[in-house]
Order: sequence, then C-alpha cells, then structure tokens
Amino acid sequence: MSEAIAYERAGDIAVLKAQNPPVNALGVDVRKGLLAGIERAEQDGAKAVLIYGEGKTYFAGADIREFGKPPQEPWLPGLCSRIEATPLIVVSAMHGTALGGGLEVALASHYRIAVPSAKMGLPEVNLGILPGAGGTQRLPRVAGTEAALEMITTGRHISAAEALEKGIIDRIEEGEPREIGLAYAQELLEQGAPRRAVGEMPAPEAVDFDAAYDATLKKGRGQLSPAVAVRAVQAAAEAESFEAGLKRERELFMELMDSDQRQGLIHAFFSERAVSKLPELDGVAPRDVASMGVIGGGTMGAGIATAALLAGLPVVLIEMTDEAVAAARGRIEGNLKGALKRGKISQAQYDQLTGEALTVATDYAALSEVDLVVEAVFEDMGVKREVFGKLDAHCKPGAVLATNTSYLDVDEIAAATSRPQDVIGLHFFSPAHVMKLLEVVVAEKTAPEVLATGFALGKRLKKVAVRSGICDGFIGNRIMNAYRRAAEYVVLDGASPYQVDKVVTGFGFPMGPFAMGDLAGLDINWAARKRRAPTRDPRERVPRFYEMLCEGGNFGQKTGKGFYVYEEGKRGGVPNPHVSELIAKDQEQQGVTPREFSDAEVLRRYMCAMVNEAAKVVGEGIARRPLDVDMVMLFGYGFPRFWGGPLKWADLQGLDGILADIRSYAAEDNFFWQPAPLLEQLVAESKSFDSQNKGG
Ligand code: TC6
Repeated sequence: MSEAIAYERAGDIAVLKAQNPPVNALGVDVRKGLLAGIERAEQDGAKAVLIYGEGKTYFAGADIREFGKPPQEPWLPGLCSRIEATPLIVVSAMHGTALGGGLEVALASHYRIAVPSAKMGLPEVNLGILPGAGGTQRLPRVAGTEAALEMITTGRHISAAEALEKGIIDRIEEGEPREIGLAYAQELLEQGAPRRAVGEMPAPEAVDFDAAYDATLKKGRGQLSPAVAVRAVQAAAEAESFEAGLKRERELFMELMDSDQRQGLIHAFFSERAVSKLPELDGVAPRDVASMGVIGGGTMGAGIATAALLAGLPVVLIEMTDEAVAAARGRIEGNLKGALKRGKISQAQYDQLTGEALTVATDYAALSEVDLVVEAVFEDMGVKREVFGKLDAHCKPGAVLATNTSYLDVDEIAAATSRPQDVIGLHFFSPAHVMKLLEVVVAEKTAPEVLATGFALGKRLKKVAVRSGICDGFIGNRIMNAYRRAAEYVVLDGASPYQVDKVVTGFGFPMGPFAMGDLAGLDINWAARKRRAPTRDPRERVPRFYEMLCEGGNFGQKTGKGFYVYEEGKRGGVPNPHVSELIAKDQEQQGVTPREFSDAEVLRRYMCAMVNEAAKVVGEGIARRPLDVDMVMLFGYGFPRFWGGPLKWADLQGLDGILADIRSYAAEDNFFWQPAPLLEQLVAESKSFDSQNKGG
C-alpha cells in the first residue's frame, strides 16, 4: 500500500484513509493508494469500502502542483471509473472541503455522507480547467443540469445542507468521518442496499446550452474555462452514452490544460498564498492587536473602521468636529447595514458593532489604549505630520502607528514622531471594507515586528497583504500612473478614450482607465498632477486634455460629467462629446497630427507600459518579487485573474517581444519608454519573471 492511503479492515468493510497533509490533495501517491486499496478490498473478501480523509479535510482536489508536468498513472478519471465499477459498495465520508477531484471521487462512490460543516464544490474553472474526472458527467446526473451548470461554472462551494437538498449527498451526520462512514456502510450492508453507480443513472435533461455558453462567456469577461465547462455538461445531456460524455469531457479538459489562462490562474492561486510569506518575518512575532484607532472618518477611514469592526476589532475613530463625528458614524453604519442586508452579520451583531464596539470622538486622548492606529486624513504632508505628532503624544508605548497615504513618503511622516520604529504604511483601497488589497509599506526604521503586525492585521481583515518599499505611489499607484499615461499618449496621438476603454475591458479589466478616472473623481488625480508639475522633467510629454476637462469643472461621476456624461440614476455613462474637442485642441497646441490606432496596438502599448513600470518596481526592490506586483494588480486594480498578473502575462507573451516593442516606442519618446533594466537583463539571460519568484 502507498503511505498516502492507509488500509484497514473493520469487519466486512475495507477502510481507505487518506493521509496526505495538508489538504489530502490527490497526488500520484494518493491515486496509487486508492487504486491499490480498491483492488485489495476486492481480493480480501470485503463487502464494502469506506473512503475518508485524515486531518482537516476529505480530498481538497487534484494536486495542483502536478498540472503542466507529464501526467503520472493512474490518472484521476480512470481511477474514478475504477472506483465506480467495483462490485463492492463504496461509501465516501466527507468533512472539511471536498473540492474538485475530491468531490469527483465522492461522486464515483456509490453513497455519500458528510458532517454538517463540510463544504463541497467543483472549483476547477477558477484554475482555468474543468472537472475532468467525470464531474461534469456525474454531477448533473445527481443534481440536475441547471444546478450542475451553476456549480461548475461558478466554482461555488456549497454547504452540506445544500448538497443534501440537491441530491449530491445522501445523508448528514454529526461525528468523525470514520465513525459516521462506517455506521452508514454497515447500515447499507445490513439493508442489502444495491451498488449505485452515478454513471449508470439516466442522462440529465438538456437545456439551452448555447445560451448558457454565451451568458457564461460574457460573465467571465473573457475567461474561457467556465464557458468550455458548459460544453462538457452539454455532453452529459446529449452524448450517446456516459462513456462518450466522459470522452468529450476529457477532450475539453485537455484543451484547457494547454491554455495560457490555466497557467495564469494557477499562478494566481499559488501567488496569493506566497505573497504574505516573507523570509524576513520567519520567527518574528507580531504585536498583539486587540483594538484599533482610525483617524479620519471620510470614505476611506469609515471603510477601514468597518473592515476592523467586521473582523471583531473594537474601533476608536477620531474626527475634527461634532458634525464630522456624526457623518463618520453615519458612513460606518451605512457600510454595516450593507453587511446586514447581505446576511454577513446579524441584527444583534450590527447593534454591537455600531454600539459598544465603536467609539467616535474628537479628542485624541480616546486613543490612549488602542494597539494600532491607521491615519486616513487628507493627502497632505503637513496635515499628516501634525496628526502623527498628536499620535506620538497620545498613544501608548508600543502602539503601531500606520498611515494610509497613497503617495507620500512614509519616512518623512515617521520622522514627525519620536518612535519611527513603530510607524508603517498600511495602504488600503477604497472601499476599504470590500477591496482585498492591502499594501504594507515598510519605512526605513520600521521594526520587523511592526511589519509582522501589518501582515497579521491584513490576515485578520481577510486582505491580501503585499510588502512594498517606499516610492511615489508605492507598487500599485506607481504602475497605474505609467499605464494611464500610456493611455493618454495614445489618445493624444489619435485614439479615442472610448476605444482605449473598450480595448482594456475587452482584455478583461472591469473598467478602462478613463471610465475609472470618472469613477474615482478626476479632481483627485488632477491635484496629484499639479503637485508633481514643479518637479516634472522637461523631457516629459504632457497631454493637457485631462487638465482642460478638469478646468471646466468636469470631475467625472460626482459632477455628472467627465470623459463620459452620466444621467442621474444611471450607472454607466455615454461618451462626452465635448472631450473630442478638448483633445483636438490639445493636439493642435502640441502640433500632433492624429493617426489611427488598431485595437491591438492600443492594448500592446497599455500593457507594455504596465509591464515596464512593474519591472522597474521589482528591479528597484520596491516590490520583492514579480508575484508581489501581480497580486497588487489583481486585488487592487482589477487585472484579470486569468492572466495571473502583468508579469505572468508578460512571461506568457514572451519578454523579448515586449522589450522589442518598448524599444520601438522609445524611438518616438525615449523619456517615457525607457526599458526597465530588469527586463533587459531577463531577456539577455533568456529568463522569465517567474524565475525571479523562486527563492524570493
Ligand atoms: C482538480 O481537482 C481537478 C480535477 C480534475 C483532474 C482530472 N493541490 O489554502 P491553504 C496547498 S483542481 C496542491 O493555505 P486553507 C496550498 O498551496 C483542484 N496544493 O489552506 C497551501 O500550501 P502552502 C480543485 C494545495 O485551509 C496548503 O495546501 N481544488 C491544494 O486556507 C494549505 O492551503 C481546489 O481548487 C491542491 N489542490 O484552505 C481547492 N490545495 O502551505 C484548492 C491547497 O505551501 N484549495 N494546497 O502555501 C483551496 O481552495 C484551499 O486550499 C482549501 C484550504 C479550501 C482546501
């Protein structure tokens, strides 16, 4: 027997226990063990087989680390068919998360039981593949086509109760999986229950699969796997036999396995987990954080307070006046009402969070006992330094003092205190109780345990925390400024903002840069441009149409007009006809003769600018690894997950081609398009960005 599967007999029942921590992934040893276990059970006179997992879960899926490597036998689809075909009665007892290949093994079993806390699902599409071990054929046979399509195309995890209701499992029982599984198997034997193979059940009903395919493709903004999975479910309903359906599922699975999107999504899966693992924090304990202070109760401060409250941290929020106190409280209550409405918290929790857990005051003295404070006031160095002076005077020794600045120098802010070792940047993204990204900005004197505390807080708030060094805009905004500038250049040179937005959403972003500017408020970026203007390098090309739009009082959605015109009550806007006049004026003043841009060129320039700046950010050590940049862009800027992030995308496109294009653009503007030294080095050494992630 393999060590990954233990075999024992309990009377007439052969017990196969998976022991492959941490999540009992179905790697080659587990598959070999299951196959050997079934064969041995058949040979040694067992009448039934129980399959369950040791530790925290039943099988959480295929071993993702094996994807992209040469496949090793036995393969999961064959193993599932073999389990289903055995004449013995096979029972799976599930706890933890029975996901992907795990649920497929359970579906190949003849009976399924689970503990009430078990979760199950077929999340393969989120890894760019589809359930390729019979899941698309068996799930619709037990749950019906509509339910199977919904589960498979979304990858949603469902509760044991929902699985029971959908007919995916037969029973829910409290207890240990081994005990409940054995009792169930024994009962089935005593009742003389038949071997019940899902693959022998009638084909599920056909639905309008073409419509389901189109709707799924649209919803996925270009992600292929959910739509291709629809075709596999279609085969369950329409193929001439169960075997023919399996064959079709296999073909479609292999197609996706070979796709770039599969690589992008799996990169995202592992990077999301690797991003918070910093070698420098090995063995460094974070400080205890049992309460939090927030300075400023605007949209950002209220969002941060909401996130903290939802994570169980009592909050003391400081505002300047009684009116501002009331407004801040109102914002937080509004956010929490949203959580109540969506069923995330109960009325009793709402009452507690807006009651005893939340203090809103005007006096900094109220902060004397908090363990960590996040400042979220106006983006101005003078104002921030004044706040930090007050924090220094009122906060207890050892309290972590964090700034939510998006652009300003955290070292300079820290210098306003007598304890720069306790100062750190915690850069949230708006709305802070929704957006997953948290940039943890390390200043020159930040103590290691303060950095560790930033990461621990990120985890507690369920954020993806990414370490950033100090530069203008940190990782994300600095890169955004570069690709937004590239977008403005193509517009100045002849593309329209609407073409750019269309191309960018076509790539998979939820919004293009101009619609995004309108949403965020054009005035915010205008202020930053004005701030930077005095130190601007004279060689920099400066499009003016953005400023012209702002000078006319058009700040985007908040004023009803920006690059788009917004009708009251409607979410999306229509192109603002005035914008083309401003662009034409700008072109005339700058002596630019507009030309046509193909969509492909617009996208290429946009992405090259993003990749080039990202490579500079890594090369300068602002981001430690390419994957840090990828996660920032995924979780803070809407970069399509199926491309894995800009640097994974760059690897998939080929770095030499990207560098060649950047060099060709530099022929027109060698100030903006200076190739990143890291990109040049990787191309010279024929290496990928991903090579820099290893050991990082
Ligand atoms: C599939 O089944 C396809 C079938 C068709 C075949 C034909 N493989 O997330 P955590 C690692 S596709 C390898 O921190 P949690 C993870 O990287 C698969 N490794 O824990 C981490 O390693 P680290 C369908 C895996 O308790 C460690 O385990 N299944 C796998 O917060 C702990 O993970 C899925 O998509 C794996 N399948 O969450 C499920 N899973 O410590 C993917 C985890 O070195 N997994 N690891 O960083 C999950 O959603 C979650 O891991 C969880 C546990 C809910 C199971």
